[in-house]
Amino acid sequence: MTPLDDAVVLVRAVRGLYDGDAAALGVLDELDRRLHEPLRVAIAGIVKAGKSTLLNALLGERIAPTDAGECTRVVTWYRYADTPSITLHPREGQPRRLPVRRVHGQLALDLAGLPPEDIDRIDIGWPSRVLRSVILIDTPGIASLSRDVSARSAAFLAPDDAPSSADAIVYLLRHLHPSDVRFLEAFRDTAAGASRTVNAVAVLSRADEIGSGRIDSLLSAGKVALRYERDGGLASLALGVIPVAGLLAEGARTLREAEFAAFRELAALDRADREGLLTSADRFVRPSDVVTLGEQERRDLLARFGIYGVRLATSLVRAGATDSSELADRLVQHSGLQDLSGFIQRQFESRATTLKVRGVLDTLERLLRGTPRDGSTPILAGIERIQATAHSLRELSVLSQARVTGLPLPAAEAADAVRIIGGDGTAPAARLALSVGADDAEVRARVALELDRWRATSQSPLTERAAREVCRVVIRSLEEVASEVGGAGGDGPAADVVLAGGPGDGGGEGAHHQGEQHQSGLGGEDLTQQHASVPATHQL
Ligand SMILES: Nc1nc2c(ncn2[C@@H]2O[C@H](COP(=O)(O)OP(=O)(O)OP(=O)(O)O)[C@@H](O)[C@H]2O)c(=O)[nH]1
Ligand SMILES: [Mg+2]
Repeated sequence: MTPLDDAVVLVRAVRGLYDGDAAALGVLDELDRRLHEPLRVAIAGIVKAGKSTLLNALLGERIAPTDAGECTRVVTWYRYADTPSITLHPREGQPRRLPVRRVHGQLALDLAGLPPEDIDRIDIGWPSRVLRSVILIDTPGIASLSRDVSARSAAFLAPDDAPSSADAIVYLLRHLHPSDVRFLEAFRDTAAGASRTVNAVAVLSRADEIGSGRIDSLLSAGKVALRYERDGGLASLALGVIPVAGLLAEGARTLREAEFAAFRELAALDRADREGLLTSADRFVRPSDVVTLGEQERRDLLARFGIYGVRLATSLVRAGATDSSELADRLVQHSGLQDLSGFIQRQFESRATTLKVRGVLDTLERLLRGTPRDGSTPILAGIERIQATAHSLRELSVLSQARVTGLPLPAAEAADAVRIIGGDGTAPAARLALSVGADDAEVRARVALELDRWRATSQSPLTERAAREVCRVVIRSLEEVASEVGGAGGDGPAADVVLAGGPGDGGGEGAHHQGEQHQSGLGGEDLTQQHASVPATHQL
């Protein structure tokens, strides 16, 4: 049994204890659903950080309302459905279906006359391939003028009395502000113990504005991101800081033929005319007779791409992008979106089961301790056993330890340990620092070498107990890689025993890595492939 199966069994067992308790059964239904759903990734950050724009960029469609009024103050879930649907969940009373209407492409989310504070969430079902492997959650801007709005996001992402409903978080920041750090600390503290900080990534958003829209803006943004990552107090709170120009990415992934034609016209101008027009955003929309594009068309281009995007698209057409699809691909490459989606895929989606199980076990434990029932004790013991023996959870715990306090190993060995337990991703090549195309024989050879080395360290009388425990986790990760490629060293999948007493240390975890590798809708390559379908879906 995998930890996922174990968690499903536990949730069922707990149901038996809360017969007749509607509130508890509601929580348990929700947990059961969560275990069977894709990973929940929340997009959070200060007001107007570009959250909804980035969500659209990840989806490759302009669905989420941006620059919006009331609806931007409600937590909104985007999950896969065969046909579009919008369901509003009031805090009190039955959920209501709302009509699916689009205005200028984006969904018109009216709140059925309810004030935002009376709404728990809006659920959007959408036939997007990306949503098959991840649920995206758009959250209201925190640190906003309205303390209520902030409070709603905080209550959802970092509640005081329950674990977060999100499995992972993409946190957008523009300039590192103390409220950003406070928020990330609160989110970290919700994920008690096991996976602190391994489920948060920061995005330096609206990255094009950091260099004032100059063509090298993303380079400047990259430097700032690196500084925040190293010195900004973020290191222990987020796995990294990735600069992304979300508006450019959204525009690129929904690029229209008319827009490509406009960029071609700009690219064909005389150098002096072109440079004159592109001097600044103000200048770009002033009356001009050097182009056939009217003022409104230029204003629209600016709203869709920003001055950075307009400059970049023009120069990419000059450099040889010959059609809209090629231009779109190149713009996406420059936006940083692929870095982010690749990161989400490697770090979050590849650990989807682990992150979900961790969240579900946290909630179960709270329920059992907060409202104890006869029969709670063996179930609590079962939870502890999964937490202690499920290897993927132990990996998360050690990764977290590495970020927060450091590992009890010399620096070079600690870095290798972090990599082997999945700090750079859970694929065998990433764990072993091999090239992506490495074949099974190379993987087996490297695993054998590493196993010798880590077993020797673990057995050395000079190795302290705390370091030996880290070694054991590293060795177990290597054994699981070995079992994936059919090599010696792994004892292969074995059953986890949930309620009837678990296996001893290290020996009996299921090989869940295989179970966790699944096709992602957010992987870097998919972004460009998906572009082909953009014009069609965009008509919806
Ligand atoms: N230049 C630039 N503008 C951006 C970028 N991302 C978003 N914007 C603009 O910033 C404004 C706010 O964007 P939204 O996506 O609505 O931001 P949000 O964080 O969802 O806002 P709230 O939900 O109201 O907190 C819009 O005018 C966007 O066009 C970006 O990468 N670059
Ligand atoms: Mg928004």
